[in-house]
Amino acid sequence: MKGQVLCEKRTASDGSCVAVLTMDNKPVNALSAGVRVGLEKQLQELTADSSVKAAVLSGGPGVFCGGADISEFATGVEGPSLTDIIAAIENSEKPVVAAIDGVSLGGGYEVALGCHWRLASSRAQAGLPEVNLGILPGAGGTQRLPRLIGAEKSVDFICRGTPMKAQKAVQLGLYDQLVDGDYSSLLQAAVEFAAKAAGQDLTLRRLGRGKAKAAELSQKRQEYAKSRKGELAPQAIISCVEAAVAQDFQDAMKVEFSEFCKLMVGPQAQALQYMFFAQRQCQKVPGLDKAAAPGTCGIVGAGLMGSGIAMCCAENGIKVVLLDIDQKNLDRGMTAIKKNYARSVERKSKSQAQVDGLLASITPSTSYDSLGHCDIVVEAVFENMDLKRKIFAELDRVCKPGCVLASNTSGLNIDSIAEATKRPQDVVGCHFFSPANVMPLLENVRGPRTAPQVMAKAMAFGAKLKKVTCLVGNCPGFIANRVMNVSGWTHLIQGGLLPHQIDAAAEAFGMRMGPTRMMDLVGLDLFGRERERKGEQDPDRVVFDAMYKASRFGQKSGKGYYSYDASRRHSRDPEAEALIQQVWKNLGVQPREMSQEEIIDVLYLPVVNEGFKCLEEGMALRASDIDVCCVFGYNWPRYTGGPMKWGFSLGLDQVLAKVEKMGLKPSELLKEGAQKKWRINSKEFNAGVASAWNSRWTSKL
Ligand code: T1G
Repeated sequence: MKGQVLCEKRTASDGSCVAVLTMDNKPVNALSAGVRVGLEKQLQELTADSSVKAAVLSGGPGVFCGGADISEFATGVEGPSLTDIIAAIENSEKPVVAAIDGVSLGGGYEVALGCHWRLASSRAQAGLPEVNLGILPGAGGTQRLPRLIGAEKSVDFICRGTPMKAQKAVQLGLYDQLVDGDYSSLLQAAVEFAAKAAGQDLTLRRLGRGKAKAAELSQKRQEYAKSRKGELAPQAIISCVEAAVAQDFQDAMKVEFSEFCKLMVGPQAQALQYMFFAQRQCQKVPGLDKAAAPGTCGIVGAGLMGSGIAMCCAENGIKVVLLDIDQKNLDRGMTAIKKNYARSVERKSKSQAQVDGLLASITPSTSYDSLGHCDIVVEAVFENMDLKRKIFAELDRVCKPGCVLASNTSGLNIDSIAEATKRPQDVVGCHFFSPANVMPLLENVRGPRTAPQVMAKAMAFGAKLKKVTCLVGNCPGFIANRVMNVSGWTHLIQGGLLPHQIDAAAEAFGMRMGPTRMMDLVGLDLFGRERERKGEQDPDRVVFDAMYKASRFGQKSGKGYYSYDASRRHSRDPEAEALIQQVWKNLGVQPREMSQEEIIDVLYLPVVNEGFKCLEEGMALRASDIDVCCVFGYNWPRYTGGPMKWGFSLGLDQVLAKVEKMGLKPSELLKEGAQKKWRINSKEFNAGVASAWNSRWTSKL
């Protein structure tokens, strides 16, 4: 069994003996079976050993406990139940004091709630993030917390699922006391505290009794139905907290257990737990060695993307040279950065001293020669291949040997860019999503000649920036843009549906913003200008082109598929709808109604099919990488797991039949999967995907 609990006896200054129990299960002390068995055993010995007056429970330096072992959920949880162990801690006659240095999350914080006191270092964090896994605190957290801090605050803390730093956690009452200094100071303070508590009446320190103070939670239901739309766990959490108010502890625990079990076996929990591991796995590329992250990053282009990347680097300890040969652009970029940071100071999310430090780490420049010492340079100018090739020729001239030459292009051919240099092996794509200092996804794009150590440096760069970083292939649009770009919304809008009908269905599916609202946000002119320049005529883009020609560019022009007020709130626009209906008339199309399922099929099954094409072409290393790119690059609803997980959940035979019915060319891999009834974790499927990736690339990893 994984994990154990160590025990060391310490003597407090009053001479009494205190047992220090330390959970030991690297890297996060997950409460695997070995840890739970160890806790059960140590608690029994604590009770039996009359020489021991009290106990301290710790996770060692730097981490208390990251919660239940999520990897056990799929294989089945064996050994003693966490709920029973926490009850045993709480009912112990001898005081148990938690010494928390680092994260105490999920079941880890529930264990701390079972302790009679909670002492924390400044590095501690308290959190009940189960909602992000589609479940809820199932070891008494929804019951003990309301009895500690009240029902309303508990609903917010558990439904938000965000860890709270030590200072605020003490203010909220999640921890009893903050202890300055390092782990050994915390441990010593806890031993002394436990010794002093020995012999005291612990009744009032036991949270598992009585009821929580009454509270009105109906508006919380509405609040979380909106902010976590479509998610089942928040509503179940509120039901549990309502039970904490209405029922005695033991009865209310039955409600928690029942709600927990319902969620655990549901598709949302499966999908969210799949995504938890997928977003960690994508950062690991088989055969790629670890590399050091760059210390200094040059950025070419001080526009929206360039300044966003500059802020992202500065905030993660990477020095920046922000280059724009046009002084006006450079000044605009620096002003945008200063304004962004000034807002952070106003919001108190950063101090002025922090902002001064960040600005000091960004050096503006108009000369390429200032890039000579950089470890990586990211080109972030607009999408024009000739301009990019010109820039890379300059980078080839000025950058030091071994410098990574990266393009932030959102879909142009990395190899064509690399040809402009004498060092194609140093060229890679680093595709950030806008705004670069906010959106979590980074697609690192390997060109056919990109060297493995350059990819490794790009992956280390992404990790340093705390991005969810995926290594993807060099195909038009790479992964996220490529698969999302084939969403069938243009068919719908030309097939007799109005924007609000399409967007309503997409947003009911869980998309934060429907496709026509998204297009209004991005700006129709961004694509319209390029289409006009190339003289592209596309039967699927007749409505789009009509909008563009009518200068309906979206939010930026106050009108697009919708009209927008001064605060960019959207509303249906009769002029836009008349224009669409005119196109329908010209195309001989009648207005139509479609069911939610039919709209979602047309919108997103093409995305699944395209994902399979990426896999069979060796452009994505895993199906889950495609899901990660869509969830973190396009806000695809995480509780469906992403397009590939969702497609598999529908059944590949269903997906294939509908894709063919839509007249799309199905992926060969999808056809094989449908015929062999693959599941997303089928060995044969994953082996096929891996061999497609490996056979694709000459520069073997
Ligand atoms: N179970 C199993 N493995 C875990 C884990 C967990 N709880 N937490 C992390 N790991 C693995 C992770 O997969 C990775 O593995 C390695 O540890 C390092 O993680 C009863 C039912 C703790 C803040 O939701 O938020 O308790 O990739 O890369 O950035 O009510 O991990 O190296 O093989 O994320 O330093 C609730 C989830 C569980 C916390 C550390 N707990 N974990 O972040 O490292 S449900 C959580 C995190 C529960 C109870 C319920 C973070 C972290 P590998 P990492 P990190």
